Amino acid sequence: METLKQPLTLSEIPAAVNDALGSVPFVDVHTHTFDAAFGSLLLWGLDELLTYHYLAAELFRARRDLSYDAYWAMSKTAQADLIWQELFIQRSPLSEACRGVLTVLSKLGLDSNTADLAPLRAWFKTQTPQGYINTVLKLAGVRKLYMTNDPLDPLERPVWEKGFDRDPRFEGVLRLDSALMNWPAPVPGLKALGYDVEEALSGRTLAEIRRYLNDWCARIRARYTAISLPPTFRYPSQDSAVTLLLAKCVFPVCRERGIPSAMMIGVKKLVNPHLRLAGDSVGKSEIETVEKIALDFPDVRFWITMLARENMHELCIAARKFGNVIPFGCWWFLNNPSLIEEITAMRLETLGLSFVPQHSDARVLDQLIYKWDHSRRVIGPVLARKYADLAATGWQVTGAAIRRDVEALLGREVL
Ligand code: RAT
Ligand code: ZN
Repeated sequence: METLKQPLTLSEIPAAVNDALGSVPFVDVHTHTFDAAFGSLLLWGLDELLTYHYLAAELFRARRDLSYDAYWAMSKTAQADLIWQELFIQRSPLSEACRGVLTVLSKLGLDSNTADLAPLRAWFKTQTPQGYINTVLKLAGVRKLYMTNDPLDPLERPVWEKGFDRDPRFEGVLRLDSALMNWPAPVPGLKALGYDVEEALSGRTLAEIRRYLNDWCARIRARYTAISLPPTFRYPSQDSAVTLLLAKCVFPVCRERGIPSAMMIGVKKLVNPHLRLAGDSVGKSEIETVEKIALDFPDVRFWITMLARENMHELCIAARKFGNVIPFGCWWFLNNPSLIEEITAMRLETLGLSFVPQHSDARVLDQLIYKWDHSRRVIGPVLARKYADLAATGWQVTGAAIRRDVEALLGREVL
Protein backbone atom coordinates (compact mmCIF):
# COMPACT_ATOMS: atom_id res chain seq x y z
CA MET A 1 0.00 0.00 0.00
CA GLU A 2 2.86 2.37 0.92
CA THR A 3 4.21 2.05 -2.63
CA LEU A 4 0.93 3.44 -3.92
CA LYS A 5 1.85 6.72 -2.25
CA GLN A 6 5.27 7.01 -3.91
CA PRO A 7 5.53 9.46 -6.81
CA LEU A 8 5.60 7.52 -10.08
CA THR A 9 8.19 8.00 -12.79
CA LEU A 10 6.92 8.70 -16.29
CA SER A 11 7.58 5.15 -17.38
CA GLU A 12 5.67 3.70 -14.41
CA ILE A 13 2.47 5.60 -15.15
CA PRO A 14 0.93 3.35 -17.86
CA ALA A 15 1.26 0.25 -15.69
CA ALA A 16 -0.20 2.05 -12.68
CA VAL A 17 -3.20 3.16 -14.76
CA ASN A 18 -3.69 -0.37 -16.07
CA ASP A 19 -3.45 -1.75 -12.54
CA ALA A 20 -6.17 0.61 -11.38
CA LEU A 21 -8.39 -0.06 -14.40
CA GLY A 22 -7.90 -3.79 -13.94
CA SER A 23 -8.52 -3.92 -10.21
CA VAL A 24 -11.21 -1.33 -9.46
CA PRO A 25 -14.55 -3.11 -10.02
CA PHE A 26 -16.74 -1.03 -12.32
CA VAL A 27 -20.34 0.09 -12.19
CA ASP A 28 -21.99 -0.26 -15.62
CA VAL A 29 -24.66 2.42 -15.78
CA HIS A 30 -26.51 1.31 -18.91
CA THR A 31 -27.11 -2.22 -20.11
CA HIS A 32 -29.95 -4.26 -21.54
CA THR A 33 -29.14 -7.38 -19.54
CA PHE A 34 -31.36 -8.79 -16.82
CA ASP A 35 -31.28 -10.32 -13.40
CA ALA A 36 -31.50 -14.14 -13.82
CA ALA A 37 -35.01 -14.01 -12.31
CA PHE A 38 -36.22 -12.69 -15.68
CA GLY A 39 -35.57 -16.08 -17.28
CA SER A 40 -35.54 -15.89 -21.07
CA LEU A 41 -35.19 -12.10 -21.05
CA LEU A 42 -31.61 -12.60 -19.91
CA LEU A 43 -29.80 -13.25 -23.18
CA TRP A 44 -26.48 -15.07 -23.09
CA GLY A 45 -24.40 -17.54 -25.03
CA LEU A 46 -22.90 -17.97 -28.48
CA ASP A 47 -26.00 -17.75 -30.64
CA GLU A 48 -27.19 -14.59 -28.91
CA LEU A 49 -23.73 -13.09 -29.29
CA LEU A 50 -23.60 -13.87 -32.99
CA THR A 51 -27.08 -12.61 -33.74
CA TYR A 52 -26.55 -9.31 -31.88
CA HIS A 53 -28.29 -6.68 -33.98
CA TYR A 54 -25.00 -4.88 -34.69
CA LEU A 55 -23.89 -8.06 -36.48
CA ALA A 56 -27.22 -8.62 -38.23
CA ALA A 57 -26.77 -5.19 -39.84
CA GLU A 58 -23.28 -6.19 -40.99
CA LEU A 59 -24.56 -9.47 -42.44
CA PHE A 60 -26.97 -7.63 -44.73
CA ARG A 61 -24.06 -5.54 -46.03
CA ALA A 62 -22.04 -8.67 -46.75
CA ARG A 63 -24.98 -10.47 -48.36
CA ARG A 64 -26.86 -7.94 -50.45
CA ASP A 65 -28.81 -10.79 -52.06
CA LEU A 66 -30.25 -12.01 -48.73
CA SER A 67 -33.89 -11.10 -48.25
CA TYR A 68 -34.91 -9.68 -44.90
CA ASP A 69 -37.82 -12.10 -44.69
CA ALA A 70 -35.57 -15.08 -45.38
CA TYR A 71 -33.21 -14.07 -42.57
CA TRP A 72 -35.91 -13.37 -40.01
CA ALA A 73 -37.62 -16.68 -40.82
CA MET A 74 -34.46 -18.63 -39.93
CA SER A 75 -33.93 -20.22 -36.52
CA LYS A 76 -31.51 -18.40 -34.22
CA THR A 77 -28.96 -21.19 -34.67
CA ALA A 78 -29.17 -20.92 -38.46
CA GLN A 79 -28.85 -17.12 -38.26
CA ALA A 80 -25.78 -17.50 -36.06
CA ASP A 81 -24.24 -20.07 -38.43
CA LEU A 82 -24.80 -17.74 -41.37
CA ILE A 83 -23.28 -14.76 -39.57
CA TRP A 84 -20.29 -16.86 -38.55
CA GLN A 85 -19.80 -18.02 -42.15
CA GLU A 86 -20.22 -14.63 -43.74
CA LEU A 87 -18.57 -12.30 -41.26
CA PHE A 88 -15.90 -14.52 -39.71
CA ILE A 89 -15.01 -17.26 -42.19
CA GLN A 90 -15.51 -15.61 -45.59
CA ARG A 91 -13.85 -12.36 -44.57
CA SER A 92 -11.74 -11.19 -41.62
CA PRO A 93 -13.89 -10.09 -38.69
CA LEU A 94 -12.43 -6.60 -38.43
CA SER A 95 -15.46 -4.64 -37.29
CA GLU A 96 -15.78 -3.78 -33.61
CA ALA A 97 -18.89 -5.95 -33.21
CA CYS A 98 -17.15 -8.96 -34.80
CA ARG A 99 -13.99 -8.43 -32.79
CA GLY A 100 -16.16 -8.37 -29.68
CA VAL A 101 -17.29 -11.96 -30.20
CA LEU A 102 -13.67 -13.07 -30.52
CA THR A 103 -12.67 -11.23 -27.35
CA VAL A 104 -15.47 -12.95 -25.44
CA LEU A 105 -14.43 -16.39 -26.67
CA SER A 106 -10.80 -15.71 -25.93
CA LYS A 107 -11.48 -14.47 -22.40
CA LEU A 108 -13.58 -17.55 -21.77
CA GLY A 109 -10.59 -19.65 -22.82
CA LEU A 110 -12.28 -20.90 -26.01
CA ASP A 111 -10.61 -21.26 -29.40
CA SER A 112 -12.40 -19.24 -32.05
CA ASN A 113 -10.42 -20.78 -34.93
CA THR A 114 -13.16 -23.10 -36.00
CA ALA A 115 -15.50 -23.26 -38.97
CA ASP A 116 -17.91 -25.41 -37.00
CA LEU A 117 -19.66 -23.85 -34.04
CA ALA A 118 -20.72 -27.16 -32.49
CA PRO A 119 -17.81 -27.46 -30.00
CA LEU A 120 -18.34 -23.89 -28.85
CA ARG A 121 -22.06 -24.42 -28.48
CA ALA A 122 -21.33 -27.55 -26.47
CA TRP A 123 -19.23 -25.52 -24.02
CA PHE A 124 -21.98 -22.94 -23.52
CA LYS A 125 -24.46 -25.77 -22.83
CA THR A 126 -22.46 -26.68 -19.74
CA GLN A 127 -23.13 -23.26 -18.18
CA THR A 128 -26.05 -22.27 -15.94
CA PRO A 129 -27.40 -18.70 -16.03
CA GLN A 130 -26.45 -17.99 -12.41
CA GLY A 131 -22.99 -19.51 -12.70
CA TYR A 132 -22.42 -17.75 -16.00
CA ILE A 133 -23.42 -14.37 -14.55
CA ASN A 134 -20.71 -14.84 -11.93
CA THR A 135 -18.14 -15.81 -14.56
CA VAL A 136 -19.01 -12.90 -16.85
CA LEU A 137 -19.04 -10.24 -14.14
CA LYS A 138 -15.70 -11.47 -12.89
CA LEU A 139 -14.12 -11.45 -16.35
CA ALA A 140 -15.66 -8.08 -17.13
CA GLY A 141 -14.50 -6.57 -13.84
CA VAL A 142 -18.02 -5.27 -13.19
CA ARG A 143 -19.54 -5.30 -9.72
CA LYS A 144 -22.88 -3.71 -10.48
CA LEU A 145 -24.93 -3.08 -13.56
CA TYR A 146 -28.04 -1.17 -14.39
CA MET A 147 -30.79 -2.82 -16.37
CA THR A 148 -33.24 -1.19 -18.79
CA ASN A 149 -36.69 -1.94 -17.40
CA ASP A 150 -39.98 -1.48 -19.16
CA PRO A 151 -43.19 -2.20 -17.23
CA LEU A 152 -45.15 -2.01 -20.50
CA ASP A 153 -43.25 -5.00 -21.83
CA PRO A 154 -45.64 -7.96 -21.48
CA LEU A 155 -42.80 -10.37 -20.80
CA GLU A 156 -41.08 -8.22 -18.21
CA ARG A 157 -43.98 -6.82 -16.20
CA PRO A 158 -45.28 -10.12 -14.75
CA VAL A 159 -41.86 -10.81 -13.22
CA TRP A 160 -41.96 -7.53 -11.33
CA GLU A 161 -45.59 -8.04 -10.35
CA LYS A 162 -44.96 -11.51 -8.99
CA GLY A 163 -41.84 -10.35 -7.16
CA PHE A 164 -38.49 -12.08 -6.76
CA ASP A 165 -35.36 -11.96 -4.65
CA ARG A 166 -33.31 -9.18 -6.17
CA ASP A 167 -29.74 -9.87 -7.15
CA PRO A 168 -28.11 -6.77 -5.65
CA ARG A 169 -25.73 -6.56 -8.61
CA PHE A 170 -28.60 -5.76 -10.99
CA GLU A 171 -30.14 -2.33 -10.41
CA GLY A 172 -33.50 -1.23 -11.82
CA VAL A 173 -33.86 1.65 -14.28
CA LEU A 174 -37.26 2.85 -15.45
CA ARG A 175 -37.14 3.17 -19.22
CA LEU A 176 -39.77 5.56 -20.49
CA ASP A 177 -39.83 5.21 -24.27
CA SER A 178 -42.86 2.96 -24.47
CA ALA A 179 -44.85 5.02 -21.94
CA LEU A 180 -44.11 8.48 -23.31
CA MET A 181 -42.96 8.41 -26.92
CA ASN A 182 -45.32 8.81 -29.89
CA TRP A 183 -48.16 9.98 -27.70
CA PRO A 184 -51.05 8.96 -27.81
CA ALA A 185 -49.75 5.51 -28.81
CA PRO A 186 -48.99 4.60 -25.14
CA VAL A 187 -52.57 5.35 -23.96
CA PRO A 188 -54.03 1.83 -24.29
CA GLY A 189 -51.02 0.25 -22.58
CA LEU A 190 -51.14 2.67 -19.64
CA LYS A 191 -54.91 2.24 -19.34
CA ALA A 192 -54.50 -1.53 -19.27
CA LEU A 193 -52.22 -1.08 -16.25
CA GLY A 194 -54.94 0.90 -14.47
CA TYR A 195 -53.84 4.47 -15.21
CA ASP A 196 -56.71 6.72 -16.16
CA VAL A 197 -55.03 8.52 -19.06
CA GLU A 198 -56.61 9.89 -22.21
CA GLU A 199 -55.26 11.19 -25.47
CA ALA A 200 -55.67 14.83 -24.48
CA LEU A 201 -52.86 15.78 -22.12
CA SER A 202 -55.23 17.05 -19.45
CA GLY A 203 -54.28 17.73 -15.83
CA ARG A 204 -55.81 14.38 -14.92
CA THR A 205 -53.74 12.53 -17.53
CA LEU A 206 -50.51 14.21 -16.41
CA ALA A 207 -51.29 13.31 -12.78
CA GLU A 208 -51.90 9.70 -13.79
CA ILE A 209 -48.60 9.56 -15.64
CA ARG A 210 -46.83 10.88 -12.55
CA ARG A 211 -48.58 8.12 -10.61
CA TYR A 212 -47.32 5.55 -13.12
CA LEU A 213 -43.77 6.90 -12.79
CA ASN A 214 -43.89 6.92 -9.01
CA ASP A 215 -45.46 3.47 -8.71
CA TRP A 216 -42.97 1.86 -11.04
CA CYS A 217 -39.91 3.71 -9.78
CA ALA A 218 -40.86 2.39 -6.34
CA ARG A 219 -41.60 -1.13 -7.50
CA ILE A 220 -38.39 -1.64 -9.44
CA ARG A 221 -36.36 0.59 -7.08
CA ALA A 222 -35.31 2.67 -10.08
CA ARG A 223 -31.89 4.27 -9.74
CA TYR A 224 -32.82 6.68 -12.50
CA THR A 225 -35.31 7.09 -15.33
CA ALA A 226 -34.16 6.90 -18.96
CA ILE A 227 -35.56 7.84 -22.32
CA SER A 228 -34.10 7.82 -25.81
CA LEU A 229 -35.03 10.82 -27.92
CA PRO A 230 -34.82 11.79 -31.58
CA PRO A 231 -32.51 14.50 -32.97
CA THR A 232 -35.62 16.65 -33.41
CA PHE A 233 -36.26 16.75 -29.65
CA ARG A 234 -36.73 20.36 -28.57
CA TYR A 235 -37.32 22.15 -25.28
CA PRO A 236 -39.24 24.34 -24.92
CA SER A 237 -41.77 23.28 -27.49
CA GLN A 238 -45.34 24.34 -28.18
CA ASP A 239 -46.43 21.12 -29.77
CA SER A 240 -44.27 18.24 -28.59
CA ALA A 241 -46.08 15.80 -26.34
CA VAL A 242 -42.87 14.20 -25.10
CA THR A 243 -41.40 17.57 -24.15
CA LEU A 244 -44.52 18.34 -22.13
CA LEU A 245 -44.50 14.90 -20.51
CA LEU A 246 -40.85 15.25 -19.52
CA ALA A 247 -41.30 18.76 -18.12
CA LYS A 248 -44.57 18.12 -16.29
CA CYS A 249 -44.15 14.52 -15.22
CA VAL A 250 -40.67 13.03 -15.48
CA PHE A 251 -38.51 15.89 -14.21
CA PRO A 252 -40.79 16.66 -11.25
CA VAL A 253 -40.95 12.98 -10.27
CA CYS A 254 -37.16 12.62 -10.54
CA ARG A 255 -36.76 15.75 -8.42
CA GLU A 256 -39.14 14.44 -5.73
CA ARG A 257 -37.53 11.03 -5.67
CA GLY A 258 -33.99 12.40 -5.78
CA ILE A 259 -33.01 10.32 -8.81
CA PRO A 260 -31.39 11.42 -12.08
CA SER A 261 -33.28 11.73 -15.32
CA ALA A 262 -31.23 10.22 -18.15
CA MET A 263 -31.78 11.39 -21.69
CA MET A 264 -30.16 9.64 -24.62
CA ILE A 265 -30.54 11.99 -27.51
CA GLY A 266 -30.04 11.56 -31.24
CA VAL A 267 -31.61 8.29 -32.32
CA LYS A 268 -33.65 8.11 -35.52
CA LYS A 269 -35.82 5.10 -34.98
CA LEU A 270 -36.28 2.51 -37.71
CA VAL A 271 -34.91 4.37 -40.73
CA ASN A 272 -34.81 0.85 -42.15
CA PRO A 273 -37.66 -1.06 -40.47
CA HIS A 274 -36.69 -4.30 -42.26
CA LEU A 275 -33.64 -4.48 -40.04
CA ARG A 276 -35.81 -4.45 -36.89
CA LEU A 277 -33.63 -3.71 -33.82
CA ALA A 278 -30.73 -2.93 -36.17
CA GLY A 279 -32.79 -0.43 -38.15
CA ASP A 280 -32.17 2.72 -36.09
CA SER A 281 -29.82 5.48 -37.14
CA VAL A 282 -28.24 8.67 -35.86
CA GLY A 283 -28.88 12.38 -36.34
CA LYS A 284 -27.43 15.59 -34.98
CA SER A 285 -29.32 17.04 -32.04
CA GLU A 286 -29.65 20.52 -30.58
CA ILE A 287 -27.50 21.28 -27.56
CA GLU A 288 -29.57 24.38 -26.69
CA THR A 289 -32.33 22.00 -25.68
CA VAL A 290 -30.07 20.39 -23.08
CA GLU A 291 -28.90 23.79 -21.85
CA LYS A 292 -32.42 25.15 -21.46
CA ILE A 293 -33.59 22.06 -19.60
CA ALA A 294 -30.59 22.23 -17.27
CA LEU A 295 -31.31 25.91 -16.60
CA ASP A 296 -35.03 25.45 -15.95
CA PHE A 297 -34.63 22.40 -13.73
CA PRO A 298 -31.54 23.19 -11.65
CA ASP A 299 -32.50 20.74 -8.93
CA VAL A 300 -32.76 17.75 -11.26
CA ARG A 301 -29.63 15.84 -12.27
CA PHE A 302 -29.55 15.06 -15.95
CA TRP A 303 -27.47 12.21 -17.23
CA ILE A 304 -26.98 12.98 -20.88
CA THR A 305 -25.54 10.97 -23.70
CA MET A 306 -25.83 11.87 -27.35
CA LEU A 307 -25.52 9.63 -30.36
CA ALA A 308 -23.89 11.95 -32.87
CA ARG A 309 -20.16 12.46 -32.64
CA GLU A 310 -20.84 16.05 -33.73
CA ASN A 311 -22.71 16.70 -30.47
CA MET A 312 -19.98 15.43 -28.17
CA HIS A 313 -17.90 18.60 -27.89
CA GLU A 314 -20.83 20.89 -27.23
CA LEU A 315 -22.16 18.43 -24.65
CA CYS A 316 -18.88 18.80 -22.75
CA ILE A 317 -19.23 22.56 -22.86
CA ALA A 318 -22.87 22.43 -21.75
CA ALA A 319 -21.73 20.31 -18.79
CA ARG A 320 -19.17 22.97 -17.89
CA LYS A 321 -22.01 25.49 -17.68
CA PHE A 322 -24.41 23.30 -15.76
CA GLY A 323 -23.32 21.15 -12.84
CA ASN A 324 -26.56 19.20 -13.10
CA VAL A 325 -25.55 17.85 -16.54
CA ILE A 326 -23.51 14.66 -16.35
CA PRO A 327 -22.29 13.30 -19.69
CA PHE A 328 -22.20 9.52 -19.68
CA GLY A 329 -20.90 6.78 -21.92
CA CYS A 330 -20.01 6.54 -25.58
CA TRP A 331 -23.39 5.44 -26.80
CA TRP A 332 -24.07 2.73 -29.39
CA PHE A 333 -22.48 3.97 -32.67
CA LEU A 334 -19.91 5.87 -30.60
CA ASN A 335 -18.88 2.75 -28.72
CA ASN A 336 -15.92 2.17 -31.05
CA PRO A 337 -12.30 2.44 -29.96
CA SER A 338 -11.37 5.39 -32.17
CA LEU A 339 -14.33 7.39 -30.92
CA ILE A 340 -14.02 6.36 -27.27
CA GLU A 341 -10.45 7.60 -27.39
CA GLU A 342 -11.37 10.97 -28.82
CA ILE A 343 -14.39 11.47 -26.57
CA THR A 344 -12.64 10.38 -23.37
CA ALA A 345 -9.68 12.70 -23.98
CA MET A 346 -12.01 15.60 -24.73
CA ARG A 347 -14.06 14.97 -21.60
CA LEU A 348 -11.01 14.74 -19.36
CA GLU A 349 -9.67 17.98 -20.82
CA THR A 350 -12.94 19.87 -20.41
CA LEU A 351 -14.48 18.25 -17.34
CA GLY A 352 -11.69 16.68 -15.30
CA LEU A 353 -13.22 13.69 -13.56
CA SER A 354 -16.84 14.86 -13.48
CA PHE A 355 -18.37 12.51 -16.06
CA VAL A 356 -19.06 8.81 -16.55
CA PRO A 357 -16.67 7.66 -19.28
CA GLN A 358 -18.45 4.57 -20.43
CA HIS A 359 -21.30 2.11 -20.17
CA SER A 360 -21.49 -1.20 -22.01
CA ASP A 361 -25.00 -1.18 -23.54
CA ALA A 362 -24.61 -4.96 -23.35
CA ARG A 363 -27.75 -6.68 -24.61
CA VAL A 364 -26.24 -10.13 -24.31
CA LEU A 365 -24.65 -10.77 -20.92
CA ASP A 366 -21.41 -12.04 -22.45
CA GLN A 367 -20.88 -8.68 -24.19
CA LEU A 368 -19.96 -7.17 -20.83
CA ILE A 369 -16.66 -9.01 -21.24
CA TYR A 370 -15.65 -7.47 -24.53
CA LYS A 371 -17.20 -4.05 -24.17
CA TRP A 372 -15.30 -3.45 -20.95
CA ASP A 373 -12.11 -5.08 -22.16
CA HIS A 374 -12.07 -2.92 -25.28
CA SER A 375 -12.97 0.24 -23.36
CA ARG A 376 -10.26 -0.36 -20.76
CA ARG A 377 -7.71 -0.76 -23.54
CA VAL A 378 -8.64 2.65 -24.90
CA ILE A 379 -9.32 4.57 -21.72
CA GLY A 380 -6.03 3.32 -20.19
CA PRO A 381 -3.66 5.02 -22.64
CA VAL A 382 -5.78 8.19 -22.70
CA LEU A 383 -5.61 8.45 -18.91
CA ALA A 384 -1.92 7.54 -18.88
CA ARG A 385 -1.15 10.38 -21.30
CA LYS A 386 -3.00 12.83 -19.07
CA TYR A 387 -1.07 11.73 -15.97
CA ALA A 388 2.17 11.91 -17.94
CA ASP A 389 1.27 15.52 -18.84
CA LEU A 390 0.83 16.25 -15.14
CA ALA A 391 4.09 14.53 -14.24
CA ALA A 392 5.86 16.62 -16.89
CA THR A 393 4.95 19.75 -14.89
CA GLY A 394 6.63 18.36 -11.79
CA TRP A 395 3.30 17.34 -10.20
CA GLN A 396 3.70 14.14 -8.22
CA VAL A 397 1.43 11.45 -9.60
CA THR A 398 0.94 8.47 -7.30
CA GLY A 399 -0.65 5.08 -7.72
CA ALA A 400 -3.05 5.97 -4.92
CA ALA A 401 -4.22 9.10 -6.73
CA ILE A 402 -4.73 7.18 -9.96
CA ARG A 403 -6.74 4.54 -8.16
CA ARG A 404 -8.86 7.17 -6.42
CA ASP A 405 -9.58 8.84 -9.77
CA VAL A 406 -10.44 5.58 -11.54
CA GLU A 407 -12.84 4.80 -8.68
CA ALA A 408 -14.46 8.19 -9.19
CA LEU A 409 -14.78 7.69 -12.93
CA LEU A 410 -15.95 4.10 -13.17
CA GLY A 411 -16.14 2.46 -9.77
CA ARG A 412 -18.81 4.51 -8.07
CA GLU A 413 -22.50 5.02 -8.44
CA VAL A 414 -22.76 8.63 -9.56
CA LEU A 415 -26.35 9.16 -8.51
O1 RAT B 1 -27.09 -0.15 -28.33
C1 RAT B 1 -28.14 -0.75 -28.50
O2 RAT B 1 -28.24 -1.95 -28.29
C2 RAT B 1 -29.34 -0.04 -29.03
O3 RAT B 1 -30.16 -0.95 -29.64
C3 RAT B 1 -30.23 0.62 -28.05
O4 RAT B 1 -30.62 -0.30 -27.09
C4 RAT B 1 -29.80 1.81 -27.31
O5 RAT B 1 -28.65 1.60 -26.60
C5 RAT B 1 -30.90 2.25 -26.38
O6 RAT B 1 -30.78 2.09 -25.16
O7 RAT B 1 -31.90 2.73 -26.91
ZN1 ZN C 1 -29.03 0.99 -24.75
